[in-house]
Amino acid sequence: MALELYLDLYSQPCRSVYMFAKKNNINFDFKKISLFGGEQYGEEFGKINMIRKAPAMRDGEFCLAESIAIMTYLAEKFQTPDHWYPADLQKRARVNEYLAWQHTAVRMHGSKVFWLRVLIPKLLGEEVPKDKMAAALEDLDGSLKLIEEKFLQDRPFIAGNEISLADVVAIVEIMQPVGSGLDVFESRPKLSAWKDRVQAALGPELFDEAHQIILNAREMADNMDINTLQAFKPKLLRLFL
Ligand SMILES: N[C@@H](CCC(=O)N[C@@H](CS)C(=O)NCC(=O)O)C(=O)O
Repeated sequence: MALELYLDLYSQPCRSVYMFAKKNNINFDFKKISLFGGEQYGEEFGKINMIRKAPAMRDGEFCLAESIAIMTYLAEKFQTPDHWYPADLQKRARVNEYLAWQHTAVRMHGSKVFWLRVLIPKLLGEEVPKDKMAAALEDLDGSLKLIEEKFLQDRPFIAGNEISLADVVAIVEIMQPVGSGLDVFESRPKLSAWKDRVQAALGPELFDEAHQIILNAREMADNMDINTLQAFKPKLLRLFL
């Protein structure tokens, strides 16, 4: 049975798994899971991942949740080039450091800005309060500064001269607020130059294909029947407002 990846490319960690697998020519069945459609709560998906989040993976009888666990599994199973997840102790530690940090920092902050700018106003029927938006943007700014000043410094990529899992995980999260129409690269030349390097290393076609859906998110939201999100409203407001 071919390796299966359960993905919805609206999701940042799904995009990182997708680009990593594609870039490394890893053969897989793309199992589309519609998160806005609530498919993560269905019986079938529950058998793959009882955490009920995407991405998820099935390799034969072996099921795995969590994007970073999935990518490190794939890196080791398919022995991808060393730069993705370096064997060198300190280089790997640099990658791990970023992967550990990002969940509650840029991931949380970028997601929040996306939801507050694109979907929460539709759910509420009005714009979100200005102070909430200002605080979310300030948090995102703080995370982006740390990426530039702590994680990149003067290196071309987070772990050194070559792209690693840390860069893939970083770029997908940074592209989420971009999908809300916020140009986070404007007036951040270091971040912008790094983004260009990551895009070139992944290949512009793959990068664009993976991000097309999030870059069209505002159009999707305008045409969406917002009732499909009503069931998730309490959870979304608790998370993001
Ligand atoms: N830590 C997890 C996060 C996975 C996650 O939060 N996925 C979101 C989409 S970005 C999801 O499936 N949400 C569906 C839900 O919460 O109902 C990972 O890196 O894989």
